[in-house]
Amino acid sequence: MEFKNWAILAGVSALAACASGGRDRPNDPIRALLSADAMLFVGFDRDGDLSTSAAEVDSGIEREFVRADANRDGTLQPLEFQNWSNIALGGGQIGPYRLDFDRNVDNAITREEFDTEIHARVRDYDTDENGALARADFVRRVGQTREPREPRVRPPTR
Ligand SMILES: [Ca+2]
Ligand SMILES: [Ca+2]
Ligand SMILES: [Ca+2]
Repeated sequence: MEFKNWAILAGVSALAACASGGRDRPNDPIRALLSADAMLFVGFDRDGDLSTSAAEVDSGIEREFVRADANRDGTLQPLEFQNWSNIALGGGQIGPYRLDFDRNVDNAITREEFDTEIHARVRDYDTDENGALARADFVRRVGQTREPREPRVRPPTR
């Protein structure tokens, strides 16, 4: 579940290869991976310290939910999500997708569902688990996933 949304733009590695001026050696690792949620989380860094803190995540969630909820009814209908995805996630072709958020599949994304999905994604990126997302947390090789974590007990509310 956690890794199903890794979206890889093959074009990114092609761009990276171009940017290196053709100096790529055959065994060079592929260095670039881009996903739309990473763009979102970089944009959450309001104080410009190149790290997205837990507080910035929370305020970013608030801001984006308000932005998306065009009719201000407290939930995101499919069209609202689509419009938001188009501007915030670069078109929505690489996820996260509406049904990633709408866990109970009732065609409405509540604020709680929005929070839950965003926080799960933050945890996935937060390699050192310090609650903040540094730029390095967003950089992985294509196909690379995190090491499996030790199982741990989650609060019963999650
Ligand atoms: Ca910051
Ligand atoms: Ca709405
Ligand atoms: Ca729902």
